[in-house]
Amino acid sequence: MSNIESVLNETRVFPPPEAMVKQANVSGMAAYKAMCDEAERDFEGFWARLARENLLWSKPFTKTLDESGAPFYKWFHDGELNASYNCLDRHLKTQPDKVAIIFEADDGKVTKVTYKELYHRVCQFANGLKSLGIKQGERVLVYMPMSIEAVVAMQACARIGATHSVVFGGFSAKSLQERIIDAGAIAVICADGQFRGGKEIPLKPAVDEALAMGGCESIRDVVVYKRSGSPVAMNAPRDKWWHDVTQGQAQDCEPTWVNAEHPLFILYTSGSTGKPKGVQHSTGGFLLQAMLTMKWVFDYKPTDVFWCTADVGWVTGHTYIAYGPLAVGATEVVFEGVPTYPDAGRFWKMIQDHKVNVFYTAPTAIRSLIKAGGDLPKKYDLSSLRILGTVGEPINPEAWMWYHETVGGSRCPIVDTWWQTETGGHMITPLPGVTPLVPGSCTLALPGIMAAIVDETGQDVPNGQGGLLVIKRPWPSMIRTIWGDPERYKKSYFPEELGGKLYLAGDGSLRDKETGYFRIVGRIDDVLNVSGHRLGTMEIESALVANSRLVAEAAVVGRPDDMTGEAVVAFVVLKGHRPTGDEAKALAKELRDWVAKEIGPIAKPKEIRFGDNLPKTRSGKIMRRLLRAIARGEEITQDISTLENPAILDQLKQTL
Ligand code: 7RM
Repeated sequence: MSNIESVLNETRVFPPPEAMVKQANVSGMAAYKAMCDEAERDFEGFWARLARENLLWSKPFTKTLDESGAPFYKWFHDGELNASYNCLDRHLKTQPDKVAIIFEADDGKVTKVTYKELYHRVCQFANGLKSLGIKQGERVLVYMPMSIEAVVAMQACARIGATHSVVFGGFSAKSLQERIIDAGAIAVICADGQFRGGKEIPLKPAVDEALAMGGCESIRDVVVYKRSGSPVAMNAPRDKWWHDVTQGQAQDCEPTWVNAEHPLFILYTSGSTGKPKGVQHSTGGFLLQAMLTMKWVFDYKPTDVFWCTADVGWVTGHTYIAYGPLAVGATEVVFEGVPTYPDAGRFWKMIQDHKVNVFYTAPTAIRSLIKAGGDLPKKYDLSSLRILGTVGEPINPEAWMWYHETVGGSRCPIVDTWWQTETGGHMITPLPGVTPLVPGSCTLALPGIMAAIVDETGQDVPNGQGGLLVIKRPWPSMIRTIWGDPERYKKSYFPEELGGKLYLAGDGSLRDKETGYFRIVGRIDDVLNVSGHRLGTMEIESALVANSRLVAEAAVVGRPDDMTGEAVVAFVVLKGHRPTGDEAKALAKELRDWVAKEIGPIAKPKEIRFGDNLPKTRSGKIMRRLLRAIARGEEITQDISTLENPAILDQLKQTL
């Protein structure tokens, strides 16, 4: 832990603007503290009150938290509800004609749907899914572009009690196949293709390829939404067009009431082994945190236009596109394209055009937009903005300052929201009308979220000292289990070494001595964060080694990168001789493309180096610390006396 220390010494403090405090849903530090105190005093009562005030229950719960099966916690579990009903039906009387989604396509075409229209589209598609025989509890894989239909697909699954598992459109056929098999999915909902940055990217062929790989016999139906119109193979009777499935279906669909613990979705995320983890979320607890954080952190107001730029394939797109904004009745922007097309002013133009009030994006996007056109925001009217947000990785203070000044006109609080796929919603974050901001800090935990820093034995460490970020009490939107692998859930998140009761986030962190503010230092496990995307080093290693024609052995490490946060560096031992020169360059390209095919382009190593061997101890363990130093171009100061083969270090230091 000694290497976890504050690398920053940030002293700038930005108190919330007076006008923001006055109108905020959580107004002032005293209001925040009062909620924290309530949660301390009466933990279950606090959550029960919020769950009753925010969610619509078809059958009210009588028990708030069941800890009898810890760490498999249950929340509100004798209550019944439906997530889609909570997002759509509840608005039908109060605001049927309010715009729910403003969709902007890659080419700039704008389509709007009202709450009533969205409700009908979800119901029609839900009826279509029912007509295919899809039943409560069955898993449906969603592989869709950013679109209204992606939201409709997820909401329709929720409506009939099917559990969706969304796979990011950038993942490969192989990743798709693995997830279909692991989830035991019975149907795939996809599109023919998608448009990003002026280019058409096919999706349906990857589904065909995945299903042809074998092991996917559980899939009965493939529903294809026609987005690009390019010809695709339709394999009858398995494949059906979305428009045929909805054709003639009724526009109302009685929601399937499910238990609060019913799995709303499974979302795969990287861990420290080669196999991605199917993070299983509940219905009631998940939706509660989605709603609360829309109100507390994004200070939701009925007149707001909200825009979260994440893809629905990531958890951020689940909580802050598909569910949270709809549950509170917001108008939200959904964007198909990329921030740099047709130019790096796209985000700013869209904020201007749609009069966006609350804007939520990733530090990596901010950094790339500074580089591509740091002055571009000044060309647009961004006066509608009132709150800015970030998520996915620590934000460097320079990028924070630019975001604050150039995008936010020095008037908008920035909520730097720390959370994870596993936490379901924001956990540690400033509140716009409460928290004095310090660039690069996610500040304080939300009421009811008992975050702390401990050492390797689970003991609290004093403020100012680095350690492991843990959550001491369960919370409603927490992961319920890893799909099909409860043992791994226990081991990964409630390790015995820490006493088995603390949720281990996997991040190193420290709290400021005076303010108690949290600062996230980075992952403590073999997980990299490339452009805010979680990638397991083991996953990339397995992908490389799966190329059995070429690769004998591979080790993957991360290295800091100005633009993407971290970059992937792979050290590879080939089956034949160690290549050099043009041959090495050609083979590196082949392997990078191979990884893109195995996992997806986001996992492509930025750099590959070849050696006759990897640095290993005499017991055969790869010395990753050494490889990290080499990848960073650092002088090797570690003791290499235990190294079996010191000579190969010189080989690995050479770049191609
Ligand atoms: C929402 C999401 C989770 C990991 C997490 C951290 C890192 C996320 C922040 C952050 C510093 C932040 N889910 N992380 N947000 N680090 N400050 N505000 O990103 O499952 O894909 O990743 O991302 O390491 O453990 S995720």
